[in-house]
Amino acid sequence: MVLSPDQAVRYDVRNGVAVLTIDFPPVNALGAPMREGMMLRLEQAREDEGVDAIVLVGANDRFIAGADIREFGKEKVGPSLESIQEALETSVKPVVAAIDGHALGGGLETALAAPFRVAASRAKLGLPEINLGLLPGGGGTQRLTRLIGPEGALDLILSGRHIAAVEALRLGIVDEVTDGDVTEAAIAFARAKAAKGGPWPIILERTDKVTGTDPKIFEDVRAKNAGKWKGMVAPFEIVNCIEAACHLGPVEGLEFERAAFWRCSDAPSREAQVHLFFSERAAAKVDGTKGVAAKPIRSVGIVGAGTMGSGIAMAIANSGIEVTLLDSAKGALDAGMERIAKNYATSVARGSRTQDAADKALALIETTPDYAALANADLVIEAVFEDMGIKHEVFRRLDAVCKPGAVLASNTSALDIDEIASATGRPQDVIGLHFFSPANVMKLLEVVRGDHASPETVVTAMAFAKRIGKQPVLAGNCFGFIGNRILHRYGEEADLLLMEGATPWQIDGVLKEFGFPMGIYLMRDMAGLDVSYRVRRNKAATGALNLSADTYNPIADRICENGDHGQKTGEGYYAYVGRNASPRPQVEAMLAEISREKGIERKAISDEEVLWRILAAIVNEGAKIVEEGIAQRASDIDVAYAHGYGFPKYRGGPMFWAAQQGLDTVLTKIMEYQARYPDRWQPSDLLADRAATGKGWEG
Ligand code: T1G
Repeated sequence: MVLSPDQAVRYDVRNGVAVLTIDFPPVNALGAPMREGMMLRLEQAREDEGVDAIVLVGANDRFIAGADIREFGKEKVGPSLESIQEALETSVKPVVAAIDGHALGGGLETALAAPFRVAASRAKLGLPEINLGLLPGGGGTQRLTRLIGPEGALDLILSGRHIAAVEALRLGIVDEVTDGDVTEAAIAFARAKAAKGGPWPIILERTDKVTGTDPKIFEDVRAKNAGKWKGMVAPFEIVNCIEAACHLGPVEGLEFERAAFWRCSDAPSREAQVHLFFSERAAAKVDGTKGVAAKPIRSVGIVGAGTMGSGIAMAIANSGIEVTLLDSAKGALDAGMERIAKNYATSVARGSRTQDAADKALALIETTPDYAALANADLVIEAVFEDMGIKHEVFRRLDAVCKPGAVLASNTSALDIDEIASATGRPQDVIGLHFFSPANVMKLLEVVRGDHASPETVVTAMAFAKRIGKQPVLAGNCFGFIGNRILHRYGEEADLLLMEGATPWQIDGVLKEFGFPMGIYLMRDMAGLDVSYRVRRNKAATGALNLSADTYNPIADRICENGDHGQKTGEGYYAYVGRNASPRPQVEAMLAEISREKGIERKAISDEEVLWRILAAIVNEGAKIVEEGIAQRASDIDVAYAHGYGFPKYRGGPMFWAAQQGLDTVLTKIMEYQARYPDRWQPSDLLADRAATGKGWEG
C-alpha cells in the first residue's frame, strides 16, 4: 500500500502544540512519502496560528529507523533529509522530538536537527550506518561530535551500537527521559519552552565540545584499528568526518561529510553490507509456514552446565527468560555457576553491562541436579558431551519428564538430529539449536530441522533465536549442517594445498589478507587438535573417512600424536609464546615427509590459487547445501558465514562474493580444479545452472 504524504505524517493540535505523527510502516523509515509528509506538516504548523510549539512523534511506539534502505542505489525523489533538518533548525516555534522505540541513523539525525529531544526510558538511539558500510550522512558526524565531543562520537558511530535512553541523557543527546507517555511529556516540554521563549539551541553552532581537541585521538584510533579495518572504507571516513567536525565550520563540515558519505556509498562494501542486512531478516523466515504461530517460551531448561551450557544460560537470561540449569554432577553445577558469575563480573568491569543488568540476569538462573525440575519448562536445551549414547540417555529422560508440547532441543554441532529424536516418543518436538562458542557472545544460531520436526517446533525455535538476540539460520539434517560442513570442505582443500607445497602460515596469511580475522590453521590450534582428532577417528571407525586415501593429509593426526594439541599445549601447527604464534619448522619437515610418502612433488603455489581454491570450495559446497535443501536460500550461507565463521561482512558473504566475481567465472575455476582432482571437485548443479542463465543465485 503506497501511503500519501499526509497519511505518512498525521497532524493534530493538542493544547496549542502541533503533534506530527509519523506513520510509515514497517519501521517509520525516511521514505519519500514520509519526507514529503514531514515538510507538508512542518509548513502547516508554521502557518497555524493556534500553534505555539511542535512535537514530532512516531506511531506504533517507534520514532524513525533511519533512511529507507530500500531506496539506496535508486534515483532520489521527494525532499531531502537536509531540507527537513533546515526547516527544524530555523523553526520560529520550538520543536521537540518525542523518541520511543528506535531513533536510528537518519532518525536520530532528524531528532538532532530539532532543538529538543525527549525520550521514553525504553527507547534506543544510535547511528549504526557503519553496519551498512556507510556513515551518518545526514549531519550525524557533525552534530553528534559538536553535541557530545569527539571521543563519544567516535565510540558511538564506530561501534554502531544502540544506546539506552538513560545513556543518551547522560551523554547529553536527549534533554529528558520519561517513564510515562513520551508524547505527553514532549507536549509539556514544548509548552514550557514556548512560554519561556527562544532562541532555540542549534547544535551545529556549538563549539564548546570540539575546541582544543587533541588531533592525536584520531591518529590513535586509526592506528589501533588498522588491522581490523583493513579493506574497509566507512570506518576511516567516519574518523575523518569526526576530525573535520573539530576544526571546520558547520557548512564546510557538512560538505566534508557529504563527500565522505558518497565515497562510502560508491564502495562495493555498501552493497555487500546492505545485502547482509536484508539477508539476515530473510534468514529468520521459514518458507511454507505462513500462519504457523510460535509457542510462547517463558521458561527454559538446560541440561549440562559445561562451557556451552553456561554460555547458553547467559544468552537466555540476558533476554529476561527464566533458566533452570541442570547437571547431575554437583561439582559441574558449581563450576558452571562460577563461570557464569565470573563472565558477568568481567562484562560489568568492562562497562559492557551494568551491575544491575548482570544481577537481574543472574537472578533468573536456577540450578538443579533433578530432571523433575524441568517438568514445566517450555523449552529444554541439551548441551552435554558430543556422544550419541549420552544424548540418547538425556532425551529419554526428558521425554519421560517434560510436559507435552515442550520443545526439546540439542546443541549438537554435527550429530544426526533424527537419531537424537528417535530416543523420544515425540520427534515432532525435537529440534537442533547449534550455538557457537562463546554462546553468550556469538550471534549465529543454526536451527537444525530433522525429518519429523513439526512446523510449529521450527517456527518456535526460529522466533526464540531472534528473541535472545541471535541470528537464526535454518539448516537441514546433514553432517556439519551448514557452517561446519562448509568448514570441513574447505579444510580438506587447505590440507591438499599443504601436500602440494603450501604451508599453514601461507594459507592463513592469504585468508587474513582477504579479511578473515584468522586463518584455518590458527583456528584449529585454538580449538584444540585433540578434539578434531577424536572426530576423525570416530568417522574412520564408521567408514565415513578413509585415512589412507591419496587426498587425505595426515598432518593433523601426526602433530596430535606427537602430543602437540595446539595453543593449549604450546605447540600445534604453530609454536606459541602466550598467544603469539610462530611457524614451526618441524611441521614443514612433516609436510615434506608426507608429500614424499604420497609421491607428490612439492612446488610453490601462488597466493591467488590458494585464495581461489579455498573460496571456490566454500561457494561450491554452499551451492550444494542450497540445492539439497539443507539451506533455504543462498543468502542464508552468507549470513551463516558472516556471523559464525569470520567471513568479512564488508564482502557480503561467500555467495555474494561469488556473484560479484561472476558465477560463470567461479564455475570455470571449479571446472579447472575438477580436471586436476576429479574425485574432489564436482561443480554444484545449482552453480552450473545459475552460471549458464546469468540470473544470480535466486534465479
Ligand atoms: N529501511 C527500510 N526497511 C527497513 C529499515 C530501513 N531503515 N529497517 C528495517 N526495515 C525493514 C526490514 O527489512 C524488515 O522488512 C522490517 O523493516 C522489520 O525489520 C542518512 C543513510 C529498526 C531495530 O540501520 O536496525 O539512516 O523483512 O525485522 O527486529 O545517515 O530494523 O518485514 O520485509 O529488523 O523490530 C540506518 C536498520 C539506515 C536501522 C527494528 N538505520 N533497522 O528491528 O524489525 S541508513 C538502520 C534496524 C541511514 C542516514 C543513513 C531494525 C530495527 P521485512 P526488523 P525489528
